[in-house]
Amino acid sequence: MADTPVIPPHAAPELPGYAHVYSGKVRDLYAPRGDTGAPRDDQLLLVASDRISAFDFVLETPVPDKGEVLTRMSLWWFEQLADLVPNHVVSTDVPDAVRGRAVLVRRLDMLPVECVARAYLTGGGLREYRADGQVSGIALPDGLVDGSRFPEPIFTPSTKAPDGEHDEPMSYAEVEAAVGSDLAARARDLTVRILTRGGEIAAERGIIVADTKVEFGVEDGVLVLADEVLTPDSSRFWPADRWEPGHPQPSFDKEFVREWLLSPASGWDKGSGTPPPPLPDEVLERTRAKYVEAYERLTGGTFTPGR
Ligand code: PZK
Repeated sequence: MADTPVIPPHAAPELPGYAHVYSGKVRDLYAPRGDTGAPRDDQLLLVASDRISAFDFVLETPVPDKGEVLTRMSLWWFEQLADLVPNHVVSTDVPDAVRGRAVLVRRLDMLPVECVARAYLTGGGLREYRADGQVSGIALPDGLVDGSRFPEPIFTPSTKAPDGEHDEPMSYAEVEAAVGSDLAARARDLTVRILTRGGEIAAERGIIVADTKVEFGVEDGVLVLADEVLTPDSSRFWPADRWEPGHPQPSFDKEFVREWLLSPASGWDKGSGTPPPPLPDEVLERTRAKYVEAYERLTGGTFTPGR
């Protein structure tokens, strides 16, 4: 008998009228087809799946409604930030198969830089600080620990690595060399202002935004905010009432996933190189609830799937 092709669970769906362009770990990119059936070169369809990653693996179990919650959160943030920066959104009128979790956007010339701003010390920034007291070339006070708040948010750009590889820190001089000193300064200032504004709004709702990654395109010489913005996939969200510098902070969204995968109950060894096992229903449901909670706390609205 002929082999059945192996289709990964929750792969990018085929969408009539759209050409699949690319799939990242948890999102898929399409180009809408024009009248002739050829893919248009001026727009893209950004689809957020329900896939979730942990410990650098995409888990085989999707989290119900994750893609829709994160898409609606990004759209809400674009509105909150509209006086600061224009964005790439064209329409949320998309095929039924991806309704609520896809956005039609303008195709932009993207800066070849991951624009990261950090308000708190952790992760890669902590490793740099421990090595030489600096993060991204910025000297910082002595005595900071994992989870410390910086005196002010800092810009810590990185390279765009292909999926499966890790982004590498970029110096500010490297950003200037890549995009020119004018765009570099505007991207830096906007990235920090987005984190500052986002952090202020989230703090009022009990959520710390420790850091965030944004992507910009250029249109008529103007920087345009693209991709997703201030979601738990692009930012570290921490529950403010549990903030305690000196050790790694619990993640707002993935705490139950990580805790279960590292527990004896999962039977998984993080160091084994084997993929993690499927998540139990209880962990999935609690994780879905955390995404919904983040959305509802931030926006003050109610998340109802399918609107
Ligand atoms: C673009 N990505 C990342 C997002 C994926 C990959 N407005 C734009 N114009 C041109 N390119 C992009 C965007 C945006 N946003 C974004 N890669 C290219 C990405 C979603 C799913 F698979």
